[in-house]
Amino acid sequence: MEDLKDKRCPGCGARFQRNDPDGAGYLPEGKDPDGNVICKRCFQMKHYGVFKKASIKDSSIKKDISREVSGCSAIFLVVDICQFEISSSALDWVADLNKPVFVVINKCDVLSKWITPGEIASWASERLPVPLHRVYPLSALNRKSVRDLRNRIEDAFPPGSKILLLGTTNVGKSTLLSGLTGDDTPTISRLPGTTLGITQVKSRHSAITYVDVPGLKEVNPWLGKLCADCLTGLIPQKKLQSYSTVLKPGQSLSLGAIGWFVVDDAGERGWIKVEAFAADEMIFHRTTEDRLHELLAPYREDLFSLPCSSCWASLEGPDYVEYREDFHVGLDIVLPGCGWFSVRSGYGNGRFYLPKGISPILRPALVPSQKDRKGQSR
Ligand SMILES: Nc1nc2c(ncn2[C@@H]2O[C@H](COP(=O)(O)OP(=O)(O)OP(=O)(O)O)[C@@H](O)[C@H]2O)c(=O)[nH]1
Ligand SMILES: [Mg+2]
Ligand SMILES: [Zn+2]
Ligand SMILES: [Zn+2]
Repeated sequence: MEDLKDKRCPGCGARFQRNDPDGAGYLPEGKDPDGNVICKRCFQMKHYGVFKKASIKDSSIKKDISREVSGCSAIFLVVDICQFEISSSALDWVADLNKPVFVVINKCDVLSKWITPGEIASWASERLPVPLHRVYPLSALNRKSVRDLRNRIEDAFPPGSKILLLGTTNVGKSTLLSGLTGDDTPTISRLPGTTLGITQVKSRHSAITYVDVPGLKEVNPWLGKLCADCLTGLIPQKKLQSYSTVLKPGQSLSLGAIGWFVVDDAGERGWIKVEAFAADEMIFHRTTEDRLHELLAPYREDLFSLPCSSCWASLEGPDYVEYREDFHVGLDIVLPGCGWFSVRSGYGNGRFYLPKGISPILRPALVPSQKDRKGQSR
């Protein structure tokens, strides 16, 4: 019998197999595993945009990474600026690996309308235990910014060094690996959880080897809760969109039906101004709390689009968990993994509703208000 045991798909790193056509690493009969072919799942993601979840546990990913790390000179933790809290939480585990740690803040392009990569790096380094000179803001889709990072790595590490790219799912590790090495074999997709095994690629530009690994999953609470289509809907493709509005007590603002908030008190003035940020596919709803509940029960998928009806049922909507928060101008209230509300004017308090296991996070505003942006050319 043919032995596929140690052969892996160069797209996702999964072990090749010929038994389960729906599983990762499936290679149809007649395809030669040494012939630079990719598995059926990678092929479908690459050419047809068909996304299929594959199960792989953090414990096994971490075991593989811990084994790999000893031969590496440094770790580059890739963080997604749109999912900053979720993706930077991997830093705790990375710090224990006892290697120099650098942080790449990726997907800066989706915020380019409002804020520069330099401003993003300063904001991020204030919230991370990593000095600013070890924080690289970039867009893995932008050749020049990837080339700048490559040059800095080549200046800092001798030929023969190995650099480990690490992070949570979907932050752009494989995209960055492709850009740094000039090799476009790794499969890149909108679905969190694309890469399933470790792949090492030697750069075509230098004698540095880059190592791509599966993304850590457990810190992302949405992965076990949403279908592949809903998961990809949370991720901005080109830009984030923003929506500015004024809210009075009793009024609500929702990100699809993924999460929403209701203003209870808006101080003496009686209103607050909010700017919401979310992926391009998200639909913002501003209405009264009563009207919102009419639209949610029975659930109007046509109006909210995210989540789909079946995910809505499994999230137990509309019986989300309630959180009470005070807020004031200058704060972002983050619904982790799906977007955030920036308070632009006023103060008060309200209730936030999210599915079980996900709670809002408060932070200083990432994107300055329009007033503070005025006059700055970008
Ligand atoms: N807008 C934007 N999208 C990006 C950028 N880098 C990656 N992406 C997109 O983010 C998605 C995930 O990219 P991948 O490179 O597959 O991410 P990954 O970290 O390897 O993901 P896993 O293998 O699932 O852990 C894809 O849709 C990419 O096109 C970027 O700089 N800007
Ligand atoms: Mg990947
Ligand atoms: Zn594959
Ligand atoms: Zn769904």
